[in-house]
Amino acid sequence: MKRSLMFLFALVVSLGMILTELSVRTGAVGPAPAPPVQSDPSVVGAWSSVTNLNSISSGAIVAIHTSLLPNGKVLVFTRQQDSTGNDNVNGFSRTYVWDPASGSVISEAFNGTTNLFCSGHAFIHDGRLLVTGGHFGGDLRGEPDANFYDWNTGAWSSAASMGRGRWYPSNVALGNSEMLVDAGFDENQAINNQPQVWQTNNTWRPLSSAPDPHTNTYPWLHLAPNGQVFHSGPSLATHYLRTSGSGQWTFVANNTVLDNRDAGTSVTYDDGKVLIMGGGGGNPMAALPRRECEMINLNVSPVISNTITSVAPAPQWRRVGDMAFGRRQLNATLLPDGKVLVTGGTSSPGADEPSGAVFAAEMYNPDTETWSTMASMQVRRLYHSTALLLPDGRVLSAGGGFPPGPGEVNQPNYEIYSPPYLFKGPRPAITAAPSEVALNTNFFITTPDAASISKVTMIRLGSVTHAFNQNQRLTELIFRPQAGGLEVQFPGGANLTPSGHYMLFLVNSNGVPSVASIVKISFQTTGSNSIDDARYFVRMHYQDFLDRDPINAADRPGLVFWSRNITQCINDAGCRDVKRRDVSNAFWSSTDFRSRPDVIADGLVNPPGSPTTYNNHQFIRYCYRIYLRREPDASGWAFWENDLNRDNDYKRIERAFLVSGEYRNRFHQP
Ligand SMILES: [Cu+2]
Repeated sequence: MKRSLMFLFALVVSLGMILTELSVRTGAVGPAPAPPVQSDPSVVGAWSSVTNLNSISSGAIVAIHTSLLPNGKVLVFTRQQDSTGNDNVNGFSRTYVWDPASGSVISEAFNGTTNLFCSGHAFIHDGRLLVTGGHFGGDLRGEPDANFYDWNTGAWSSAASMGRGRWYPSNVALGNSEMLVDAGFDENQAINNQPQVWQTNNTWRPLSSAPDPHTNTYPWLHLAPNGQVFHSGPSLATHYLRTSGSGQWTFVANNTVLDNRDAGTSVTYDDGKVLIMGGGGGNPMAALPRRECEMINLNVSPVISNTITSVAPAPQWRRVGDMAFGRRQLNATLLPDGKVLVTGGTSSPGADEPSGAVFAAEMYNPDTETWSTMASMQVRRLYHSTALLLPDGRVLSAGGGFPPGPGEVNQPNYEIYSPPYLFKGPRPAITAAPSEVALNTNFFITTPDAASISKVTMIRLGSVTHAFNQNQRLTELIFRPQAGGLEVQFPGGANLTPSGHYMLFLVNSNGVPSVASIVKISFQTTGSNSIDDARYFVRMHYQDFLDRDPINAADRPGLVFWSRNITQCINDAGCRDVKRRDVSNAFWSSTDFRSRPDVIADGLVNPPGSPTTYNNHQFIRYCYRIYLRREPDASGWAFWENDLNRDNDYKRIERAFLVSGEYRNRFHQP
């Protein structure tokens, strides 16, 4: 008896995020945050007035679930009540399409099978929203249904049933166009710890060997460059999940605050780089919600294997700048210029304490790893609030409540934030861009502003609920100005940009983005390899040869230069193969590499005038260390050394490693 009570208590504490729905309230009060001092909109941005989110049929709605559709409109749904106000109803939901252009709900749709409240959702390859689970007649009771919303028809349809309920699950798109769903509560209020994969033939594959190592609701899941799913929290332990076959979890690292960041949030703000923010403080006996933020660079060592002696360090969490305010129930939104906007939340301890509501937005600059305080919103946006990037570069901030925290009211309204980049002069324009592109192809964007463009970014359409956006991710593209526009290379790796719809932005040298063009990456099921992306290939060369991420002012020009060396091949695969080998060879010749203390100590490079450039024995060893991130086995070492000694053709050996299955599997789960 006592033991089961303790278990329940531990469960409730570890699931602090859902406390409000359990009607557990606290009276804890935190310090009121100070208002920001800046008001220049080109520095801190500006907020619109507060507007009711009026529906056509059912009054003003609390935007608990918001998703940007491929047509640029926003799908919204909320907690479903019946005509008597009972919100533990089952089997139906009303959903709404809001148009950013007119600021009104323009259509509604009815789902006649499922109460979608507290479901998970993300877009599959064809732009349909896959909504998993929902509210099965009461809190902590999950729906086994899965549903599609089709932006083309504006209608709902049933997907294959998941077989077991989910309330508070997360979805994430995979590189092979499948979608993972994980966590939540089942019909019987038990934790559903069995991840499963929606397959493109509309059947589910249980990851039967991989029961969850965490008890998170709405776990933070991100598709990693190696094709596995990275679970970044909110638990202190973070993991990889292999999604092929019957699945496998692998521990990666604990977060640095050694705490459960419940009701915090997480974003993939660059290929393989994840930022976690806020959370914690849900137990009023514990500390305040976190100001601390931390990032992990998954690119440092994509090998996750028990059988290989790695020479690369494992990925670790690392503290970056703190936010000015601790926050739980916050939202984080990726912006076209690569920065991260944080809005809302509360800095008071307790599940959802309005006295500590944070009104000031904050913006994270990945280049400096610091935060700046932005303009303040007018309305508290706490539990059940959402934030969503719109194609015009503004951010929709909406919802909160239903149920409201103690002393709070529901927020059936929205405000729109215009970031500073909208107050910095003329915007570049996209005159024409393709609506669909295959991976690893070059294509053309027509723009009169080609000469001023400094960045081209793609952001996957957002789909947000409960402080986590299950669909957003950002990738920067390699491009070069041409007459009348830009030649751009689409990513080569489906694990960097899984098939589906993205906002494509041009950003000029003032940091001002264009209005997005929405572009679809074509359906494909092979889960192509991240190392086939020119930019990622070069980036990994910096990582593997020089032990650094080239995303800094000094290395960016080199990253672009070497990437263009490959993308100049346009769509000629043979040319790319040759150029990739040449780029790799250039890293062997670089001063930075040849100055590595271990390279010098091992006598890798022969003195000038020697018959061969390298000590061949050491050269093979370094091929293993660099390309495979391990020490050579004796037979492999002897085989390749013997092979090299025939002709001393180093490029030939480099290419053999570059095309080897072992090298390629570092960047793509088998
Ligand atoms: Cu909820």
